[in-house]
Amino acid sequence: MLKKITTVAGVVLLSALTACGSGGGGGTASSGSGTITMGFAQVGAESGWRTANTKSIQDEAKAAGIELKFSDAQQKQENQIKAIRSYIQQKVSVIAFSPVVETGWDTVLLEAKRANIPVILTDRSIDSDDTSLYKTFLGSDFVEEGRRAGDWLVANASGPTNVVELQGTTGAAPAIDRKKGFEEKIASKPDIKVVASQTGDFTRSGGKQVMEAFLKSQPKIDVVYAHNDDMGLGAIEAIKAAGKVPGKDIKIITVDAVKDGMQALANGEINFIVECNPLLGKQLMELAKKVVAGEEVPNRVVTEEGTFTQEQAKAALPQRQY
Ligand code: GYE
Repeated sequence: MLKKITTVAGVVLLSALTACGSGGGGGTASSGSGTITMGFAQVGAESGWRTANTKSIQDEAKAAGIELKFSDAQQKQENQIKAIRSYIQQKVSVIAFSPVVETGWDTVLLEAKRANIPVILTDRSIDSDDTSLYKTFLGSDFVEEGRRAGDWLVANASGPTNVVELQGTTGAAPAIDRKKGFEEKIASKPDIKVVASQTGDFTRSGGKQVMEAFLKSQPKIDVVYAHNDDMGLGAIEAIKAAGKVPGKDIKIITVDAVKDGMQALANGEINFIVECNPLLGKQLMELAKKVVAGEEVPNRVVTEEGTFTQEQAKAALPQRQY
């Protein structure tokens, strides 16, 4: 074992030894080979954003020489909990996950803590009073994203405006926060009313289905606010099927700015997109290395992002990575 360890870089050697020492004799998957092992419990494959996020994590783990154990929870919390428990059992060096919903994590994260396995939250955060359950949270400011969507509508709406909202997964941080930030901003203009709001689970089919129902039940819809591009793209299909013109008869605001969304924006079918960057892999691997080495990391790392109008989407599309 020692012979093997002497061949690896000093910083990793240090972390492997630390892991051995603090692991109470059990060690971690990093002891022995010196390689950092990350157990990653992904939400699912519900959207274009998620696909880009998964690819970024897989590519950057490889580039960083981190051995990745990856699982897809199909948007179910119970599956994520199972995956985390199995990573604890496998004694990985670090667990990272994107919690499908905000609550209900304390028990399993306490198990990880007791096993001395550091946890990094990425993309979505949890709602818990015990901040010692994770080392850091890397991701966007979803309330701010909602505010940016609301700001655009306040600046662009004229006269009474009926909004229907396609919410993300019920209980998920981005669904809760994007709703909150948007409401905060439109409150300044009483003419703007959210007349219906329902979850489309962040999927294209969910957005289409809910929009079909809204089109039947609501006599006047001026604007769709979709918590992600995919639901907005589903809504476009429903609007067209109802004989209306998306982007004109009914304006659409979404969040994410993935390729398909940006294309629809450039084509005039979406009116405004708030960016949410899925390329978190590189920063995640950097944080993982530090955490495993026992180094201090900030408890919150916010990703930088902007917004896009139709003209800006046309200009940005050729260089878009996702
Ligand atoms: O906006 C949506 C995805 O958590 C930020 O999840 C992420 C969201 C993203 O399904 O498209």
